[in-house]
Amino acid sequence: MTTFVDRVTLYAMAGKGGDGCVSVHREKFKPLGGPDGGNGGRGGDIKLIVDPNVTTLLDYHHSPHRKATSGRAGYGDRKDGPAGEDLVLKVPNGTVVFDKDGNQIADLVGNGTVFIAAQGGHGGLGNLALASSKRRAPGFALLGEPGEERTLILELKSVADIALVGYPSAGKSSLIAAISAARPKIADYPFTTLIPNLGVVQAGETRFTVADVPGLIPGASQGKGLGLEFLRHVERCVALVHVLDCGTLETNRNPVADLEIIEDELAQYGGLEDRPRLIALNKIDLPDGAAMADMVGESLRDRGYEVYPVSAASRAGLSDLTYAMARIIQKTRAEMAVEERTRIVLRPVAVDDSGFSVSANKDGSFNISGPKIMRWVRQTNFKNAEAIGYLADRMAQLGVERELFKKGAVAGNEVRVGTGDDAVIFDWEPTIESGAELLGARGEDVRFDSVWRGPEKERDQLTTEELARQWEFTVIDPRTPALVEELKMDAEDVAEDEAASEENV
Ligand SMILES: Nc1nc2c(ncn2[C@@H]2O[C@H](COP(=O)(O)OP(=O)(O)OP(=O)(O)O)[C@@H](O)[C@H]2O)c(=O)[nH]1
Ligand SMILES: [Mg+2]
Repeated sequence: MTTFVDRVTLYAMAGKGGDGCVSVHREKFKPLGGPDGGNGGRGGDIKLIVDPNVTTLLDYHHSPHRKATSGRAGYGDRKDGPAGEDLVLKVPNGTVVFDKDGNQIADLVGNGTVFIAAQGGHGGLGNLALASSKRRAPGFALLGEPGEERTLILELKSVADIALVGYPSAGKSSLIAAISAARPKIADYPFTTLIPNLGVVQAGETRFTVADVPGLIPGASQGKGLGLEFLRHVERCVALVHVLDCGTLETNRNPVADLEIIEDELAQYGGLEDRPRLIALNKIDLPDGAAMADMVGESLRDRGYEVYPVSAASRAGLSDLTYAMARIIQKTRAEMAVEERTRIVLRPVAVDDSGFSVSANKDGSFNISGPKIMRWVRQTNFKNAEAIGYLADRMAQLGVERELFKKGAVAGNEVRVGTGDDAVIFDWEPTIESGAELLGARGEDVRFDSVWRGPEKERDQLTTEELARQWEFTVIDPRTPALVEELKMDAEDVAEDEAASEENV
Protein backbone atom coordinates (compact mmCIF):
# COMPACT_ATOMS: atom_id res chain seq x y z
CA MET A 1 0.00 0.00 0.00
CA THR A 2 1.25 3.45 -0.73
CA THR A 3 1.40 5.79 2.17
CA PHE A 4 0.39 9.36 1.74
CA VAL A 5 2.02 11.72 4.13
CA ASP A 6 0.86 15.27 4.07
CA ARG A 7 2.14 16.57 7.38
CA VAL A 8 5.65 16.11 8.70
CA THR A 9 8.04 17.67 11.17
CA LEU A 10 11.40 18.64 9.74
CA TYR A 11 14.42 19.25 11.94
CA ALA A 12 16.66 21.45 9.85
CA MET A 13 20.18 22.11 11.02
CA ALA A 14 22.22 24.45 8.87
CA GLY A 15 25.98 24.19 8.67
CA LYS A 16 28.28 25.85 11.15
CA GLY A 17 30.56 28.62 10.00
CA GLY A 18 34.28 27.81 9.99
CA ASP A 19 36.55 29.50 12.52
CA GLY A 20 38.79 32.34 11.51
CA CYS A 21 42.49 31.60 11.41
CA VAL A 22 45.28 33.19 13.44
CA SER A 23 48.45 33.15 11.43
CA VAL A 24 51.52 35.30 11.02
CA HIS A 25 53.15 35.80 7.69
CA ARG A 26 56.72 34.54 7.56
CA GLU A 27 59.44 35.03 5.03
CA LYS A 28 63.15 34.54 5.18
CA PHE A 29 64.71 37.37 7.28
CA LYS A 30 61.22 38.64 8.00
CA PRO A 31 59.74 36.21 10.47
CA LEU A 32 56.87 38.44 11.63
CA GLY A 33 55.43 39.83 8.43
CA GLY A 34 52.02 40.72 9.79
CA PRO A 35 48.78 38.80 10.27
CA ASP A 36 47.65 36.65 7.37
CA GLY A 37 44.95 34.35 8.84
CA GLY A 38 41.98 33.90 6.48
CA ASN A 39 38.29 33.87 7.37
CA GLY A 40 36.27 30.74 8.07
CA GLY A 41 33.85 29.58 5.35
CA ARG A 42 30.13 30.07 5.69
CA GLY A 43 28.02 27.10 6.79
CA GLY A 44 25.61 25.61 4.23
CA ASP A 45 21.94 26.65 4.23
CA ILE A 46 19.01 24.27 4.16
CA LYS A 47 16.67 25.22 1.35
CA LEU A 48 13.29 23.90 0.36
CA ILE A 49 12.50 23.98 -3.32
CA VAL A 50 9.21 23.14 -5.04
CA ASP A 51 9.78 20.30 -7.49
CA PRO A 52 7.04 19.14 -9.86
CA ASN A 53 8.22 15.54 -9.61
CA VAL A 54 7.68 15.35 -5.89
CA THR A 55 4.15 14.67 -4.75
CA THR A 56 4.40 13.72 -1.11
CA LEU A 57 6.34 14.64 1.99
CA LEU A 58 7.04 10.97 2.64
CA ASP A 59 10.84 11.36 2.50
CA TYR A 60 10.77 13.69 5.47
CA HIS A 61 8.51 11.37 7.37
CA HIS A 62 11.18 8.68 7.11
CA SER A 63 14.17 10.93 7.73
CA PRO A 64 13.13 14.16 9.40
CA HIS A 65 16.61 15.24 10.54
CA ARG A 66 18.48 17.12 7.85
CA LYS A 67 21.85 18.74 8.18
CA ALA A 68 23.87 20.94 5.85
CA THR A 69 27.65 20.80 5.81
CA SER A 70 29.77 23.18 7.82
CA GLY A 71 32.18 25.77 6.53
CA ARG A 72 35.88 25.01 7.00
CA ALA A 73 38.29 27.02 9.10
CA GLY A 74 40.37 29.70 7.42
CA TYR A 75 44.01 29.04 6.56
CA GLY A 76 47.21 30.99 6.88
CA ASP A 77 48.62 32.88 3.93
CA ARG A 78 45.40 34.88 3.50
CA LYS A 79 43.36 31.87 2.42
CA ASP A 80 39.70 31.72 3.44
CA GLY A 81 38.15 28.39 4.39
CA PRO A 82 35.74 26.89 1.84
CA ALA A 83 32.03 27.40 2.48
CA GLY A 84 29.77 24.50 3.46
CA GLU A 85 27.45 23.08 0.84
CA ASP A 86 23.77 24.04 0.84
CA LEU A 87 21.35 21.19 1.33
CA VAL A 88 18.47 21.50 -1.12
CA LEU A 89 15.34 19.59 -0.18
CA LYS A 90 12.63 18.99 -2.75
CA VAL A 91 9.04 19.47 -1.69
CA PRO A 92 5.71 19.18 -3.53
CA ASN A 93 3.92 22.18 -4.94
CA GLY A 94 1.60 23.55 -2.28
CA THR A 95 3.77 22.84 0.75
CA VAL A 96 2.99 25.15 3.63
CA VAL A 97 5.68 25.77 6.22
CA PHE A 98 4.88 26.41 9.89
CA ASP A 99 7.21 27.08 12.77
CA LYS A 100 7.03 24.82 15.79
CA ASP A 101 4.41 27.05 17.43
CA GLY A 102 2.12 26.60 14.47
CA ASN A 103 2.61 30.03 12.86
CA GLN A 104 2.62 29.87 9.10
CA ILE A 105 5.88 31.22 7.74
CA ALA A 106 5.78 30.26 4.08
CA ASP A 107 3.45 28.95 1.44
CA LEU A 108 5.39 27.36 -1.39
CA VAL A 109 3.38 27.54 -4.56
CA GLY A 110 4.87 27.39 -8.05
CA ASN A 111 7.64 25.19 -9.32
CA GLY A 112 11.07 26.44 -8.38
CA THR A 113 9.90 28.45 -5.39
CA VAL A 114 12.66 28.44 -2.82
CA PHE A 115 12.52 28.87 0.92
CA ILE A 116 15.52 29.07 3.20
CA ALA A 117 14.56 26.78 6.04
CA ALA A 118 17.71 27.31 8.08
CA GLN A 119 20.54 29.69 7.47
CA GLY A 120 24.16 28.60 7.66
CA GLY A 121 26.37 30.25 10.29
CA HIS A 122 28.77 32.98 9.27
CA GLY A 123 32.42 32.11 9.23
CA GLY A 124 34.63 33.80 11.82
CA LEU A 125 37.02 36.55 10.77
CA GLY A 126 40.66 35.61 10.61
CA ASN A 127 43.29 37.80 12.22
CA LEU A 128 44.03 39.41 8.87
CA ALA A 129 40.51 40.83 8.64
CA LEU A 130 40.59 41.85 12.29
CA ALA A 131 43.71 43.94 11.83
CA SER A 132 43.12 47.67 11.81
CA SER A 133 45.17 50.78 12.22
CA LYS A 134 44.65 50.46 15.97
CA ARG A 135 45.16 46.74 16.17
CA ARG A 136 48.01 45.91 13.86
CA ALA A 137 48.75 42.34 14.84
CA PRO A 138 45.72 40.62 16.37
CA GLY A 139 46.69 37.38 18.07
CA PHE A 140 43.14 36.06 17.87
CA ALA A 141 40.45 35.22 15.38
CA LEU A 142 36.68 34.99 15.65
CA LEU A 143 34.94 31.66 15.91
CA GLY A 144 32.46 30.54 13.26
CA GLU A 145 28.79 30.95 14.15
CA PRO A 146 26.63 27.88 14.65
CA GLY A 147 24.14 27.24 11.85
CA GLU A 148 20.50 28.01 12.45
CA GLU A 149 18.54 25.10 13.91
CA ARG A 150 14.84 25.07 13.23
CA THR A 151 11.97 22.74 13.80
CA LEU A 152 9.50 23.21 10.99
CA ILE A 153 6.17 21.63 10.24
CA LEU A 154 5.53 20.99 6.58
CA GLU A 155 2.00 20.51 5.46
CA LEU A 156 0.82 19.73 1.97
CA LYS A 157 -2.24 21.56 0.74
CA SER A 158 -2.91 20.47 -2.79
CA VAL A 159 -3.11 23.21 -5.32
CA ALA A 160 -6.23 22.57 -7.35
CA ASP A 161 -8.80 24.94 -8.79
CA ILE A 162 -11.82 22.81 -8.03
CA ALA A 163 -12.47 20.25 -5.34
CA LEU A 164 -14.97 17.43 -5.56
CA VAL A 165 -16.60 16.63 -2.24
CA GLY A 166 -19.20 14.06 -1.33
CA TYR A 167 -20.06 10.79 0.39
CA PRO A 168 -17.85 7.75 -0.12
CA SER A 169 -18.74 5.96 -3.37
CA ALA A 170 -20.63 8.96 -4.76
CA GLY A 171 -18.38 8.70 -7.78
CA LYS A 172 -15.85 11.49 -7.21
CA SER A 173 -12.88 9.49 -8.43
CA SER A 174 -14.93 8.16 -11.36
CA LEU A 175 -15.70 11.76 -12.32
CA ILE A 176 -12.05 12.80 -12.21
CA ALA A 177 -11.19 9.79 -14.35
CA ALA A 178 -13.94 10.71 -16.84
CA ILE A 179 -13.00 14.36 -17.27
CA SER A 180 -9.20 14.23 -17.03
CA ALA A 181 -6.30 11.94 -17.77
CA ALA A 182 -5.97 11.02 -14.08
CA ARG A 183 -6.51 7.34 -13.29
CA PRO A 184 -7.40 7.13 -9.62
CA LYS A 185 -8.51 3.94 -7.98
CA ILE A 186 -12.26 3.35 -8.29
CA ALA A 187 -14.21 0.72 -6.40
CA ASP A 188 -17.61 0.11 -4.94
CA TYR A 189 -16.52 0.10 -1.32
CA PRO A 190 -16.36 3.26 0.80
CA PHE A 191 -13.06 5.08 1.33
CA THR A 192 -11.43 3.84 -1.82
CA THR A 193 -9.70 7.17 -2.05
CA LEU A 194 -7.26 7.66 0.80
CA ILE A 195 -5.22 10.41 -0.76
CA PRO A 196 -6.45 13.31 -2.86
CA ASN A 197 -6.27 12.74 -6.62
CA LEU A 198 -5.47 15.54 -8.99
CA GLY A 199 -6.53 15.81 -12.61
CA VAL A 200 -6.12 18.46 -15.29
CA VAL A 201 -9.28 19.35 -17.17
CA GLN A 202 -9.58 21.19 -20.45
CA ALA A 203 -12.93 22.81 -21.21
CA GLY A 204 -12.79 24.99 -24.33
CA GLU A 205 -9.97 27.46 -23.81
CA THR A 206 -9.79 26.96 -20.09
CA ARG A 207 -7.47 24.56 -18.40
CA PHE A 208 -7.81 23.90 -14.71
CA THR A 209 -7.11 21.29 -12.07
CA VAL A 210 -9.63 19.25 -10.18
CA ALA A 211 -8.98 17.31 -6.98
CA ASP A 212 -11.15 14.80 -5.22
CA VAL A 213 -10.86 14.34 -1.51
CA PRO A 214 -11.56 11.21 0.48
CA GLY A 215 -15.28 10.74 1.17
CA LEU A 216 -17.01 12.54 4.01
CA ILE A 217 -19.65 11.00 6.25
CA PRO A 218 -21.87 12.37 9.01
CA GLY A 219 -19.71 13.06 12.06
CA ALA A 220 -16.54 13.55 10.01
CA SER A 221 -15.91 16.66 12.09
CA GLN A 222 -15.75 14.38 15.15
CA GLY A 223 -13.26 12.19 13.37
CA LYS A 224 -15.67 9.64 11.89
CA GLY A 225 -14.51 7.95 8.72
CA LEU A 226 -11.34 9.65 7.59
CA GLY A 227 -12.42 12.80 9.39
CA LEU A 228 -12.01 16.32 8.08
CA GLU A 229 -8.25 16.01 7.96
CA PHE A 230 -8.19 16.04 4.18
CA LEU A 231 -10.27 19.15 3.80
CA ARG A 232 -7.07 21.15 4.03
CA HIS A 233 -6.57 20.14 0.44
CA VAL A 234 -9.79 21.93 -0.40
CA GLU A 235 -8.71 25.18 1.21
CA ARG A 236 -6.94 26.53 -1.82
CA CYS A 237 -9.69 25.66 -4.27
CA VAL A 238 -11.65 28.34 -6.01
CA ALA A 239 -14.89 26.34 -6.08
CA LEU A 240 -16.45 23.17 -4.71
CA VAL A 241 -18.45 20.62 -6.62
CA HIS A 242 -20.83 18.50 -4.57
CA VAL A 243 -20.95 15.04 -6.09
CA LEU A 244 -24.29 13.58 -5.04
CA ASP A 245 -25.10 9.91 -5.53
CA CYS A 246 -28.51 9.46 -7.20
CA GLY A 247 -28.16 5.70 -7.29
CA THR A 248 -27.57 4.90 -3.64
CA LEU A 249 -29.48 1.96 -2.26
CA GLU A 250 -29.22 3.10 1.33
CA THR A 251 -32.74 3.89 2.51
CA ASN A 252 -31.89 6.82 4.77
CA ARG A 253 -30.03 8.67 2.04
CA ASN A 254 -31.02 10.88 -0.88
CA PRO A 255 -29.15 13.67 -2.70
CA VAL A 256 -30.77 16.48 -0.70
CA ALA A 257 -30.09 14.89 2.68
CA ASP A 258 -26.51 14.08 1.59
CA LEU A 259 -25.94 17.66 0.53
CA GLU A 260 -27.12 18.98 3.89
CA ILE A 261 -24.87 16.63 5.79
CA ILE A 262 -21.81 17.46 3.75
CA GLU A 263 -22.51 21.18 4.08
CA ASP A 264 -22.79 20.70 7.85
CA GLU A 265 -19.40 19.04 7.97
CA LEU A 266 -17.87 21.75 5.78
CA ALA A 267 -19.28 24.35 8.15
CA GLN A 268 -17.67 22.51 11.08
CA TYR A 269 -14.34 22.69 9.29
CA GLY A 270 -14.92 26.37 8.53
CA GLY A 271 -13.39 28.84 6.14
CA LEU A 272 -15.01 27.47 3.00
CA GLU A 273 -18.24 29.49 3.12
CA ASP A 274 -17.20 31.90 0.40
CA ARG A 275 -16.41 29.27 -2.23
CA PRO A 276 -18.98 29.01 -5.01
CA ARG A 277 -20.60 25.58 -5.28
CA LEU A 278 -21.88 23.50 -8.14
CA ILE A 279 -23.90 20.33 -7.84
CA ALA A 280 -23.29 17.20 -9.91
CA LEU A 281 -26.10 14.67 -9.62
CA ASN A 282 -24.19 11.52 -10.51
CA LYS A 283 -25.15 8.08 -11.83
CA ILE A 284 -28.05 9.14 -14.08
CA ASP A 285 -27.20 6.17 -16.33
CA LEU A 286 -29.03 4.03 -13.78
CA PRO A 287 -32.83 4.12 -14.28
CA ASP A 288 -33.41 4.91 -10.62
CA GLY A 289 -30.66 7.46 -10.78
CA ALA A 290 -32.24 9.42 -13.60
CA ALA A 291 -35.59 9.44 -11.80
CA MET A 292 -33.98 10.62 -8.60
CA ALA A 293 -32.10 13.38 -10.42
CA ASP A 294 -35.35 14.61 -11.98
CA MET A 295 -37.06 14.55 -8.64
CA VAL A 296 -34.52 16.56 -6.64
CA GLY A 297 -33.09 18.77 -9.41
CA GLU A 298 -35.79 21.39 -9.15
CA SER A 299 -35.70 21.79 -5.38
CA LEU A 300 -31.92 22.14 -5.44
CA ARG A 301 -32.15 24.82 -8.13
CA ASP A 302 -34.73 26.58 -5.96
CA ARG A 303 -32.12 26.73 -3.23
CA GLY A 304 -29.90 28.65 -5.62
CA TYR A 305 -27.55 25.93 -6.79
CA GLU A 306 -26.46 25.34 -10.37
CA VAL A 307 -27.31 21.68 -10.87
CA TYR A 308 -25.81 19.28 -13.44
CA PRO A 309 -27.17 15.75 -13.86
CA VAL A 310 -24.24 13.61 -15.03
CA SER A 311 -23.00 10.09 -15.36
CA ALA A 312 -19.35 9.31 -14.90
CA ALA A 313 -20.09 5.90 -16.40
CA SER A 314 -21.88 6.95 -19.62
CA ARG A 315 -20.26 10.42 -19.72
CA ALA A 316 -23.69 12.04 -20.06
CA GLY A 317 -23.75 15.70 -19.01
CA LEU A 318 -19.99 15.89 -18.40
CA SER A 319 -19.24 18.65 -20.87
CA ASP A 320 -21.96 20.89 -19.38
CA LEU A 321 -20.44 20.30 -15.97
CA THR A 322 -16.86 21.01 -17.04
CA TYR A 323 -17.90 24.18 -18.89
CA ALA A 324 -19.70 25.36 -15.78
CA MET A 325 -16.51 24.73 -13.80
CA ALA A 326 -14.50 26.62 -16.42
CA ARG A 327 -16.82 29.65 -16.17
CA ILE A 328 -16.22 29.94 -12.43
CA ILE A 329 -12.49 29.54 -12.90
CA GLN A 330 -12.38 32.19 -15.62
CA LYS A 331 -14.34 34.61 -13.52
CA THR A 332 -12.08 34.25 -10.50
CA ARG A 333 -8.94 34.33 -12.58
CA ALA A 334 -10.09 37.58 -14.15
CA GLU A 335 -10.83 39.00 -10.71
CA MET A 336 -7.47 37.98 -9.34
CA ALA A 337 -5.85 39.64 -12.36
CA VAL A 338 -2.17 39.00 -12.61
CA GLU A 339 -1.12 36.70 -9.88
CA GLU A 340 2.61 36.29 -9.56
CA ARG A 341 2.99 32.95 -7.93
CA THR A 342 6.10 31.30 -9.18
CA ARG A 343 9.75 31.62 -8.26
CA ILE A 344 9.44 33.70 -5.18
CA VAL A 345 12.39 33.28 -2.93
CA LEU A 346 11.30 33.40 0.63
CA ARG A 347 13.67 33.97 3.45
CA PRO A 348 13.05 33.70 7.14
CA VAL A 349 11.79 37.01 8.47
CA ALA A 350 14.70 39.32 9.18
CA VAL A 351 14.88 40.32 12.80
CA ASP A 352 16.18 43.64 13.96
CA ASP A 353 19.26 42.63 15.87
CA SER A 354 20.68 46.04 16.62
CA GLY A 355 19.19 46.50 20.07
CA PHE A 356 20.26 45.25 23.45
CA SER A 357 18.93 45.60 26.95
CA VAL A 358 20.49 45.71 30.37
CA SER A 359 18.54 44.77 33.45
CA ALA A 360 19.52 44.85 37.10
CA ASN A 361 18.79 41.77 39.21
CA LYS A 362 17.91 41.82 42.89
CA ASP A 363 21.13 40.03 43.86
CA GLY A 364 23.23 42.89 42.49
CA SER A 365 24.07 41.18 39.23
CA PHE A 366 23.15 42.44 35.78
CA ASN A 367 21.79 40.80 32.66
CA ILE A 368 22.60 41.85 29.14
CA SER A 369 20.58 40.49 26.29
CA GLY A 370 20.23 41.17 22.61
CA PRO A 371 20.78 39.10 19.48
CA LYS A 372 23.81 41.01 18.29
CA ILE A 373 25.59 40.69 21.61
CA MET A 374 24.76 36.99 21.74
CA ARG A 375 26.36 36.58 18.33
CA TRP A 376 29.47 38.36 19.49
CA VAL A 377 29.69 36.08 22.50
CA ARG A 378 29.43 33.01 20.27
CA GLN A 379 32.23 34.38 18.13
CA THR A 380 34.53 34.75 21.06
CA ASN A 381 37.24 32.27 21.89
CA PHE A 382 37.24 32.59 25.67
CA LYS A 383 40.64 30.94 25.96
CA ASN A 384 42.21 33.93 24.30
CA ALA A 385 42.55 37.09 26.39
CA GLU A 386 42.85 39.27 23.32
CA ALA A 387 39.62 37.86 21.92
CA ILE A 388 37.88 38.63 25.20
CA GLY A 389 39.29 42.16 25.10
CA TYR A 390 37.94 42.55 21.61
CA LEU A 391 34.49 41.45 22.77
CA ALA A 392 34.65 44.01 25.58
CA ASP A 393 35.59 46.72 23.06
CA ARG A 394 32.70 45.84 20.82
CA MET A 395 30.24 45.88 23.68
CA ALA A 396 31.56 49.20 24.96
CA GLN A 397 31.25 50.67 21.53
CA LEU A 398 27.63 49.59 21.29
CA GLY A 399 26.96 51.48 24.51
CA VAL A 400 26.68 48.54 26.88
CA GLU A 401 29.05 50.05 29.44
CA ARG A 402 27.16 53.29 29.51
CA GLU A 403 23.93 51.42 30.01
CA LEU A 404 25.46 49.39 32.85
CA PHE A 405 26.54 52.60 34.56
CA LYS A 406 23.08 54.05 34.13
CA LYS A 407 21.58 50.98 35.73
CA GLY A 408 23.97 51.38 38.66
CA ALA A 409 26.65 48.79 38.01
CA VAL A 410 30.03 49.19 39.67
CA ALA A 411 33.31 47.42 39.16
CA GLY A 412 33.23 43.81 40.28
CA ASN A 413 29.51 43.31 39.71
CA GLU A 414 28.54 40.08 38.07
CA VAL A 415 27.31 40.59 34.51
CA ARG A 416 25.55 37.82 32.63
CA VAL A 417 25.20 37.79 28.90
CA GLY A 418 22.36 35.63 27.62
CA THR A 419 20.21 33.24 29.60
CA GLY A 420 20.17 29.64 30.74
CA ASP A 421 22.94 27.26 29.79
CA ASP A 422 24.31 29.56 27.14
CA ALA A 423 24.87 32.42 29.56
CA VAL A 424 28.37 33.79 29.86
CA ILE A 425 29.29 35.36 33.19
CA PHE A 426 31.78 38.19 33.68
CA ASP A 427 33.02 40.19 36.58
CA TRP A 428 32.63 43.62 35.25
CA GLU A 429 35.71 45.79 34.90
CA PRO A 430 34.65 49.14 33.54
CA THR A 431 37.13 50.52 31.06
CA ILE A 432 36.37 54.05 32.18
CA GLU A 433 37.21 54.27 35.83
CA SER A 434 36.60 57.98 36.17
CA GLY A 435 32.99 57.57 35.15
CA ALA A 436 32.42 54.98 37.79
CA GLU A 437 34.02 57.12 40.45
CA LEU A 438 32.11 60.19 39.47
CA LEU A 439 28.82 58.46 39.31
CA GLY A 440 29.26 56.50 42.48
CA ALA A 441 27.00 53.56 42.84
CA ARG A 442 23.89 54.70 41.02
CA GLY A 443 21.70 57.60 39.97
CA GLU A 444 21.63 60.15 37.22
CA ASP A 445 24.45 62.55 37.73
CA VAL A 446 23.96 65.93 36.04
CA ARG A 447 27.49 65.63 34.72
CA PHE A 448 26.59 62.29 33.27
CA ASP A 449 26.56 63.27 29.63
CA SER A 450 29.67 65.35 29.62
CA VAL A 451 31.55 62.70 31.55
CA TRP A 452 30.50 60.03 29.14
CA ARG A 453 31.05 61.73 25.90
CA GLY A 454 34.57 62.80 26.72
CA PRO A 455 36.54 59.67 27.29
CA GLU A 456 34.64 57.50 24.89
CA LYS A 457 35.71 59.41 21.83
CA GLU A 458 39.33 58.90 22.61
CA ARG A 459 38.98 55.19 23.10
CA ASP A 460 40.30 52.67 20.72
CA GLN A 461 37.39 52.78 18.35
CA LEU A 462 37.02 50.98 15.11
CA THR A 463 36.01 52.96 12.06
CA THR A 464 32.45 52.47 10.86
CA GLU A 465 33.76 50.49 7.96
CA GLU A 466 35.76 48.15 10.16
CA LEU A 467 32.80 47.71 12.38
CA ALA A 468 30.44 46.92 9.53
CA ARG A 469 32.86 44.34 8.24
CA GLN A 470 32.96 42.64 11.59
CA TRP A 471 29.22 42.52 11.93
CA GLU A 472 29.06 40.79 8.62
CA PHE A 473 30.85 37.84 10.01
CA THR A 474 30.21 36.13 13.01
CA VAL A 475 30.82 31.79 15.39
CA ILE A 476 31.08 28.47 17.89
CA ASP A 477 30.00 27.27 21.16
CA PRO A 478 32.00 29.37 23.62
CA ARG A 479 32.67 26.27 25.70
CA THR A 480 34.52 24.48 22.95
CA PRO A 481 36.76 27.05 21.44
CA ALA A 482 39.01 25.67 18.77
CA LEU A 483 42.25 27.06 17.62
CA VAL A 484 43.19 25.62 14.27
CA GLU A 485 45.93 23.02 14.57
CA GLU A 486 48.01 24.69 11.96
CA LEU A 487 47.89 27.94 13.85
CA LYS A 488 49.18 26.58 17.08
CA MET A 489 52.08 25.27 15.10
CA ASP A 490 52.54 28.63 13.54
CA ALA A 491 52.72 30.27 16.93
CA GLU A 492 55.30 27.74 18.12
CA ASP A 493 57.32 28.07 14.97
CA VAL A 494 57.41 31.80 15.42
CA ALA A 495 58.64 31.39 18.98
CA GLU A 496 61.36 29.02 17.75
CA ASP A 497 62.35 31.41 15.03
CA GLU A 498 62.62 34.16 17.55
CA ALA A 499 64.70 32.02 19.87
CA ALA A 500 66.93 31.05 16.98
CA SER A 501 67.50 34.63 15.90
CA GLU A 502 68.36 35.62 19.46
CA GLU A 503 70.95 32.87 19.63
CA ASN A 504 72.51 34.15 16.47
CA VAL A 505 72.94 37.64 17.86
N1 LIG B 1 -23.59 3.27 -12.60
C1 LIG B 1 -22.69 4.16 -12.23
N2 LIG B 1 -21.80 3.83 -11.32
C2 LIG B 1 -20.88 4.77 -10.98
C3 LIG B 1 -20.86 6.05 -11.55
N3 LIG B 1 -19.86 6.75 -11.00
C4 LIG B 1 -19.26 5.92 -10.13
N4 LIG B 1 -19.87 4.74 -10.10
C5 LIG B 1 -19.52 3.57 -9.26
O1 LIG B 1 -19.59 3.95 -7.91
C6 LIG B 1 -18.59 3.28 -7.16
C7 LIG B 1 -17.76 4.27 -6.40
O2 LIG B 1 -17.07 5.12 -7.28
P1 LIG B 1 -15.82 5.94 -6.89
O3 LIG B 1 -15.49 6.83 -8.03
O4 LIG B 1 -14.75 5.06 -6.36
O5 LIG B 1 -16.44 6.79 -5.72
P2 LIG B 1 -15.74 7.85 -4.78
O6 LIG B 1 -16.69 8.96 -4.54
O7 LIG B 1 -14.41 8.23 -5.31
O8 LIG B 1 -15.61 7.02 -3.43
P3 LIG B 1 -14.54 7.13 -2.25
O9 LIG B 1 -13.19 7.25 -2.87
O10 LIG B 1 -14.69 5.89 -1.50
O11 LIG B 1 -14.92 8.33 -1.46
C8 LIG B 1 -17.76 2.49 -8.15
O12 LIG B 1 -18.18 1.16 -8.14
C9 LIG B 1 -18.09 3.14 -9.49
O13 LIG B 1 -18.00 2.24 -10.56
C10 LIG B 1 -21.86 6.36 -12.54
O14 LIG B 1 -21.94 7.43 -13.11
N5 LIG B 1 -22.74 5.37 -12.83
MG1 LIG C 1 -12.61 7.93 -4.63
